[in-house]
Amino acid sequence: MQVVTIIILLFFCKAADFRKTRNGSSRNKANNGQTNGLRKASGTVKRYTRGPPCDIYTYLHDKYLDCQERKLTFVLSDWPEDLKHILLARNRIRKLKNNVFSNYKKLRSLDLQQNEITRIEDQAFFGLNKLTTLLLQHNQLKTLSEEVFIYMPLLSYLRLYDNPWHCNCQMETLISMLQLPRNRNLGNYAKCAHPTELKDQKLKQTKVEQLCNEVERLDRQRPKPEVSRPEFDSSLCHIYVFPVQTLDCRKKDLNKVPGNLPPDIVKLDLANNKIKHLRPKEFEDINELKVLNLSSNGIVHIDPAAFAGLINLEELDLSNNSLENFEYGVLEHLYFLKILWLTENPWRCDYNIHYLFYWLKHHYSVHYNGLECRKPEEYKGWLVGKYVRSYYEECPKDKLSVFPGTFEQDTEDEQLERHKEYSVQTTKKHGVIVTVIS
Ligand SMILES: *[C@@H]1O[C@H](CO)[C@@H](O)[C@H](O)[C@H]1NC(C)=O
Ligand SMILES: *[C@@H]1O[C@H](CO)[C@@H](O)[C@H](O)[C@H]1NC(C)=O
Ligand SMILES: CC(=O)N[C@H]1CO[C@H](CO)[C@@H](O)[C@@H]1O
Repeated sequence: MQVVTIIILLFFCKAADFRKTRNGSSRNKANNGQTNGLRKASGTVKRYTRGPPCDIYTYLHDKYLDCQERKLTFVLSDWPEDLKHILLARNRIRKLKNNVFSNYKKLRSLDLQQNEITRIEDQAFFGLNKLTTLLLQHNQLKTLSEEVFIYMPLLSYLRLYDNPWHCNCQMETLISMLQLPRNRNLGNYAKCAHPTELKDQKLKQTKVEQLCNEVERLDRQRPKPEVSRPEFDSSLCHIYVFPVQTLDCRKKDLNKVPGNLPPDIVKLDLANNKIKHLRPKEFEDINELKVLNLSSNGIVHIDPAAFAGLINLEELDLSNNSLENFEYGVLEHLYFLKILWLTENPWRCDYNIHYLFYWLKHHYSVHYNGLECRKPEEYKGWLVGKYVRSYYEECPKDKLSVFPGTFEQDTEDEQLERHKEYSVQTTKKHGVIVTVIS
């Protein structure tokens, strides 16, 4: 899977080199022979007239925007919306504001290297659901939070080197993210520039404990002042301490997740309530939580940041709700998820279900059940995996380009899906074991 991504990336890089060469100011002198070949192969090259002139061309069915070295100081919003690759290297962009790329929903690669970027707002990459490659090397970034990456669930290749990273407490979430085994192609080679004792140390190898000094750590541990959340009324729910710290809030007519949940609970049962929406950061302060039961609530929507902070969650029960799909990003916080219950939801098989399906596919250690189309009528009763494959069979040329490397082994996939469905049932039989692990 990685191999295909890398091959596609190489094509993209070569196309980029070709652009540079054509301009006659190439900084990358290798490749001349091949780039001429590519030039012939490329389709329409047309000048884009509004604003500083940029080139738009099609290469191997993908639309590129080449705006390299155009002295741009910000990102324009009126480029064609069907761009698959945007090349903005060597401009003078300083800041990426929220939603600057949200028009370019088909974008797969974004090259922002060699600019002067010092700041990226938290939602700058909002809408880039399909982005797999992001190049940010040779900029002026000092700090960045993990949050900016939640809108790019398919990101598999990220360059961050040659930025003056300040390895401090603010970088803790980003560095932890880069160090997860599945992110092995994100942020390689990037090094700390400050503080002196961490200078030249790779982000990938920096111990997270080194980032926050004692004062900051104590600061972070101090309970945050509660602003808008209602006091949690513990008389409403039962607390059990055996076998694990459990808060039982079943059947309490709750229409939202109670605030001020005890921070040390391991299991939270909110089944059979009336919580229709999960808002951002509902569970932020209960980091020890391993089992969360939200079944039978009539949930219709989950905010992409709803599960932020649940880094230890292993089991999530969302069965018997009113979910039709998951918005992009919903599952990105759940690093240690093992079991996801999805039965009895009206899953709608259209393009919006793809995120959930691909997330599960990429996180093959997560067992799940109940991912079956209920809407529209024509797919009713199909496994979602079967629907997604039929979607791509209808337009085979998109197969490789949209989700590289995921289509080689259809029959194996099907077996895997069934295997996973089966495994959940097995686990259910041993449900007791699951709750005892702590
Ligand atoms: C969640 O609660 C429902 C209803 O009480 C129960 O049937 C189900 O087994 C629970 N799920 C988990 C994972 O404990
Ligand atoms: C499913 O949820 C509804 C309420 O949303 C409840 O009335 C019903 O009993 C639940 N079904 C099961 C099997 O738990
Ligand atoms: C042909 C062309 O676009 N040439 C440009 C290449 O880049 C240099 C430096 O930015 C410009 O001055 C040229 O006009």
